[in-house]
Amino acid sequence: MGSHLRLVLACVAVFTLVLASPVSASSSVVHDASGDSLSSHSYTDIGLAKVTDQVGTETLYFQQVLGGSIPAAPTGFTAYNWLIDTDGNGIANYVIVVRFCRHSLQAACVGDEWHWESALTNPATGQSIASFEFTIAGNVVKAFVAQSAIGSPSTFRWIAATRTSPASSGLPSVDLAPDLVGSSPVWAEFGR
Ligand SMILES: [Ca+2]
Ligand SMILES: [Ca+2]
Repeated sequence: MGSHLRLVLACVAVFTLVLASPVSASSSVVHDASGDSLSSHSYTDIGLAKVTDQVGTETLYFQQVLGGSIPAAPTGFTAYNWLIDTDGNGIANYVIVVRFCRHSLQAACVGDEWHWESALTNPATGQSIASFEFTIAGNVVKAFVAQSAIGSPSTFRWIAATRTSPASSGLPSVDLAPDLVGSSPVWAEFGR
């Protein structure tokens, strides 16, 4: 028992050291309610959303953990978004988008067949500025975006969102993290 307790204490000490280390990546995490998506598809229900600075790579790592596995081919338009406000005025300057789409449904979507793609989008125009690496595995979506692609801000505010229709439809996101308070958006803060 004594040695077991010492091992536990040693592990706690190591864990504390890791947390305190100055080279730890800074991250910003939002936990979201289960079952609050407007869509019945559990893969649109955000449980956790996160932004992490990948130290040494000049890359920001965006993540959403959903309430169910994401199909290779969902039943229709599906998008995982991170709205980014780099100047603090409450309006997104960029939207990081991983979406299942086709051109006939969404003009900015490149390709006539249904497919997954990434798009760093200018929300004012809806146009794609750049693409980026992304992965979809199980119930997790990850996007890897160069800091320079959004102007290398040292701080910014963000909101994660899921959609089952393009923004041009005028329909709202089906889940947000953080959620609205009343009808007002709540922005999470990221700093590195
Ligand atoms: Ca949710
Ligand atoms: Ca929510």
